[in-house]
Amino acid sequence: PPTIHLADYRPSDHLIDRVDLDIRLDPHASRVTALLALRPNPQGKVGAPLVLDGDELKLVSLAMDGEVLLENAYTASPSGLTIHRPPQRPFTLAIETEIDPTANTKLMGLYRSSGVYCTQCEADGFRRITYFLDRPDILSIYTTRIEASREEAPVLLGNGNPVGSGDVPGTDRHYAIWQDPHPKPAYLFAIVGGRLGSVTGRFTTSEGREVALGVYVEPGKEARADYALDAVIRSMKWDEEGFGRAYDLDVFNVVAVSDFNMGAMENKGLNIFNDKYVLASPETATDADYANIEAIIAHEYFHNWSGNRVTCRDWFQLCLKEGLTVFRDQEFSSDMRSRAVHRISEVRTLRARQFPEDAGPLAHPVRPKQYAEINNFYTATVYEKGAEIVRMLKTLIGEDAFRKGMDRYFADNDGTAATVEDFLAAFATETGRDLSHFAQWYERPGTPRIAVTGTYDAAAKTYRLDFRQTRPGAGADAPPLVIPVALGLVGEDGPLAARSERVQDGVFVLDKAEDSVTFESVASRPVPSLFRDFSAPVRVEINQSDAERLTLLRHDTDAFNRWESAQRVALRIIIAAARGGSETLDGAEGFADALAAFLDQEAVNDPAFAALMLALPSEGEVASEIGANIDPDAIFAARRRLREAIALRLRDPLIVLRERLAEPAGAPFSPDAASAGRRAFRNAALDLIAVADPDRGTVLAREQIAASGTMTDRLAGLATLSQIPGDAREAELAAFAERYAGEPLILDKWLAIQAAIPEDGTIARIRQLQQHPAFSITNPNRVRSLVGVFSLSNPTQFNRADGAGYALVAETVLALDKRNPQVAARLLTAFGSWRQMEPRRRAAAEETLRGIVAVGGLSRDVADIAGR
Ligand code: B3K
Ligand code: ZN
Repeated sequence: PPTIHLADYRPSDHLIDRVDLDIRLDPHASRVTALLALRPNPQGKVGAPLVLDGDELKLVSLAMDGEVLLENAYTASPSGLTIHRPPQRPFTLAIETEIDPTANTKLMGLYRSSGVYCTQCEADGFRRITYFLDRPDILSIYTTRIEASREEAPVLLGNGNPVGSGDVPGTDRHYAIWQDPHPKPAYLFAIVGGRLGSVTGRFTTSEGREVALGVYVEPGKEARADYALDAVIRSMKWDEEGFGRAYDLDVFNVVAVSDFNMGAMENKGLNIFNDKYVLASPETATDADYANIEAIIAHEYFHNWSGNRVTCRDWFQLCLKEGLTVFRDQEFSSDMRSRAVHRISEVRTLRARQFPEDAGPLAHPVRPKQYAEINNFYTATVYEKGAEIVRMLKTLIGEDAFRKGMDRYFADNDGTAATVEDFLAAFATETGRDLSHFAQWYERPGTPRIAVTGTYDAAAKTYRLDFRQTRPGAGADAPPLVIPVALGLVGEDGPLAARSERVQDGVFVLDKAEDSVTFESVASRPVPSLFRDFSAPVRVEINQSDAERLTLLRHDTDAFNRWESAQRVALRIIIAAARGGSETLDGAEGFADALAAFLDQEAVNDPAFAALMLALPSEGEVASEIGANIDPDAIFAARRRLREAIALRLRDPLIVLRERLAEPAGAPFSPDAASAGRRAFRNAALDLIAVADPDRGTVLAREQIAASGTMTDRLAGLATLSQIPGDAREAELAAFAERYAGEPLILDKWLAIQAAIPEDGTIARIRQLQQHPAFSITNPNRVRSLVGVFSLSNPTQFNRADGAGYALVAETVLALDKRNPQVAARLLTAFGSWRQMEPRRRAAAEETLRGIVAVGGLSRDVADIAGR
């Protein structure tokens, strides 16, 4: 497929100032009339033809300035419309197209989900609705008339504010007119039509605007929409307080649909969501679901400024809205919940998804330089590493300057399509600093490695840290990055006060390939606490003993590094055991003792944090740390042995703590962080108890499934049981399926638990589940829960040496590619770490990938990923 290069960007030759749409909804023949007010772009080429994008469109009629266009004046095909000699003055085009929303299985453009009409236009779906300059730097004012059968679609929603509605005389049809006063790119366009229930609310903005809020869901599920509505209100308030950003329309609507390619979409004033990220009740949703709903509602809402009011000039700038908005939603969630706990979960996600991506063939800069299919660039790198860059900027310039820079960014770029340079310019202007060196973070793929050595001079009472940065794959002449290192020193009995002129506000800035910091008046040999709060997305290489790390666990003031140091010890033990295959686990006892002491002192005060301390690094993290010649079975076995050692040591205290942290009988459910933290701890405890004593674990898990009123606890019981082969597991799985028949989102969890079972029978089980009524290849959530979870969360079975796991995923990718290339391509990214496998698995993966590439007629999406 042709490659698009950032270096080739040039402004459009034409602009579209206004778009008046008339959309008559029909299941198979929806009619769209687009009246476009065009003019030549003063920045464009004079006399250039007008080339409009299209995708699977059928042109019905075409008129310019009210006159039907002569056939030789234009060329039309399903994938484009060219006007050969457009006027050199403002003019209008009236374009009538016909589309079949029912046949639209790609879920891009206008489609139907369980009978509800909805749209998805980012990145390039608007061209599936009408011919258009479908690029983010074309900003237009939209008015949309939507018409539909009143029976089929009593609710009609659009972008902006509602300005009219009524019946179509002499028919069973009605219409609604929506007007959006804010210029926007086509990717933010949306409509919804259908039979929907809603919950409504109000919000008065800091500017005094009264906003009508609505969350629309499948009728009968209204009671599950309250939490999302509450999250909208909290997001609106937070963005005013934290960033001075007020909402700018009279209406804000969220609609939940059940067939959706990703999480949600920030269409102006009309956010459309995967129902998984809207619907919640204690009975149906886990604490993780509540947290995700809160975060994603916030994320999409925050886009109203970071993405919509200031949008992207081109898709290479995607991180400008996504990285920034992830940063903003992370800050929001940290304020709503425990900051330390949230930071740890952000880093876990980054390490689980972004680090491997950055270390394999799918690696790319946060701002890519080229792409074949933009929908394949909505990646962990653009989103999560993009957010880390914003966080580093804040660390470097400080909180006040950061806020001022953000204000300037919004003020200077409001109503425009901006670039990463525009973003950095706002902070450079505000602080008077040159950020061109920092900008390298956007340009270079790969996770930097920072090697650190510490030297203590007992006589001089100084402590020196030497830093060296490298990037895998980068040549010796590659410029070093600007890396904020938040750090401090810790002694045997607690934090040490120590000064260095290179450290300001606890941060040392490493901007050379090599540099060092010397601390004065250090009374005794310290343990350095480096990259506190994970101040940069790097890998740190430092020779620290378990004992030194456990000192940090005990005494560091930085919660992130307390957790991190325990993780490092666990990683060291697991990797040594996986490499040596030895029966002894060197250091496991000391580690378990340290955990026991930690629990004794802190589990009751901060159960959420304690739950994270109990979670060992995932198999994927261990693999990514080893980096080459991976044997997933050896990692699994080593990790399992450490888990057993810890479980045996902690079993008794965990049994006691689990009781102590139980919710008092009859206590009302709360999804808040404190209650969720207690549940998280109790369930982590249950899991370990079951490792130490499977019989006892089975009894406790079954009790919990039977007695609990929350989905979190029921599901945790089932997850624990899923690791213990036997009749109890099969009986509970069957009972769960029966209990929740007719609840697709809950059955997704049931599919996911089974997909993750690390046993040889899992592939056969999955093949059976693919025939189960709960599964459907047409619904992305079902596919992700079964096959997606298998590929990402079941490393031993996905990477089976006989290639059966690869074959299963490849089959699903190919079956899906014909219907929904975006979801198929996403599934295929599970192969992103194939080169790091040991030779036999590497060969099996390569054969599978070559098999995919050899298939004719692949979508651009899948061909791009498979090819890379
Ligand atoms: N902006 C959308 C993602 C669109 C993905 C297109 N393939 C959701 C978000 O990040 O907020
Ligand atoms: Zn986003």
